[in-house]
Amino acid sequence: MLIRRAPTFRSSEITDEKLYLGRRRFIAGATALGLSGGIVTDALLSELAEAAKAPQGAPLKAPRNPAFVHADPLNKIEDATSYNNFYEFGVNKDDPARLGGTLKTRPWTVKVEGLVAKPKTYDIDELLRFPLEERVYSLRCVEAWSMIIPWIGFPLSALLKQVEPTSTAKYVEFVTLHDPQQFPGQKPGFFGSSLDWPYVEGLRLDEAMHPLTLMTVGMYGQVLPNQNGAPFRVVVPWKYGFKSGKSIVRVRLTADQPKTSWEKAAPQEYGFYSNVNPTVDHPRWSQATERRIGEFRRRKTLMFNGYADQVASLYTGLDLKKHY
Ligand SMILES: Nc1nc2c(c(=O)[nH]1)N[C@H]1C(S)=C(S)[C@@H](COP(=O)(O)O)O[C@H]1N2
Ligand SMILES: [Mo]
Repeated sequence: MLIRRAPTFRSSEITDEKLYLGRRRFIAGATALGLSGGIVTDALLSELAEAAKAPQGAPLKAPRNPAFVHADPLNKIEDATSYNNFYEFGVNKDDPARLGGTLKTRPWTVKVEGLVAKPKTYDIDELLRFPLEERVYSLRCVEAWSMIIPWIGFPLSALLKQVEPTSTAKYVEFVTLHDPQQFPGQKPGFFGSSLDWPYVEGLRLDEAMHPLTLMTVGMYGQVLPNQNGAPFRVVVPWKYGFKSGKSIVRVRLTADQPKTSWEKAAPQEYGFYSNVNPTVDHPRWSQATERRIGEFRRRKTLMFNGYADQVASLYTGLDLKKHY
């Protein structure tokens, strides 16, 4: 029988994060250079420092949309590209940055299908020709940490308008690539999460059409790094981070509410809505506060992650304690 970990997020809150990242980067750098177990010299240290620099993705420029800025300073690109959740690569925060190289992002197609008048398979280069803009969003993980990230992308509504959802379409399902050759975490018997593959997430159609919902192809003026969900991921800033599925190959319009991977794994912990809500705790920890990566004091978590003015009206009459 397979030994499987509990279907939960792991917490690295226990280890001082700077030490943790520093140590993991050092080991990753040494391994990349084929030097693990070698003698540490000054020359080696400077080589490792080079190797540990932010990944130099291809530049991707897009004008910043002034309607989507944030009061808090941006996180460093090093934070956003080295402290990731992407269980297809493993459950540790540094696994996606370490192992992300096995994901091949070309050629890449995205099928947009289901209850639509004009289903279409898009090539990634066609998606990159949508009018791109930069938007600064907060990403709030259900593990109670957050980052402020400048994303580059276009509203999902622009894509959905092209395929013309039918009147029976009520939900949108997002499906991540399923390929154990590229994602070690999807290999049978991999000792990691107990998620069902492929990773599936979903939104109600009105949430999907909301102007904040961004299909994302870049960040920090670069093409999206693999660990952040290259080449195409969704970002839904008023919901916990796990709703923002990475490396998407299929967008499907449905009449029924999609069964998401996290709901299947632990329905009592992760609901379909997963709106950031400081007044509804996770059964095992509080959601009232969060730690901004790179800081040590805790901040108060804001209703809908600070986007209440824009999205609260989507949930009028919905019991947010019941529909967590
Ligand atoms: N396919 C896939 N998408 C995923 C995840 C994952 O494990 N697999 N993790 C989610 C979680 S829990 C978070 S917090 C965000 C993190 O995005 P980032 O690494 O770009 O900050 O990605 C989300 N999207
Ligand atoms: Mo998360």
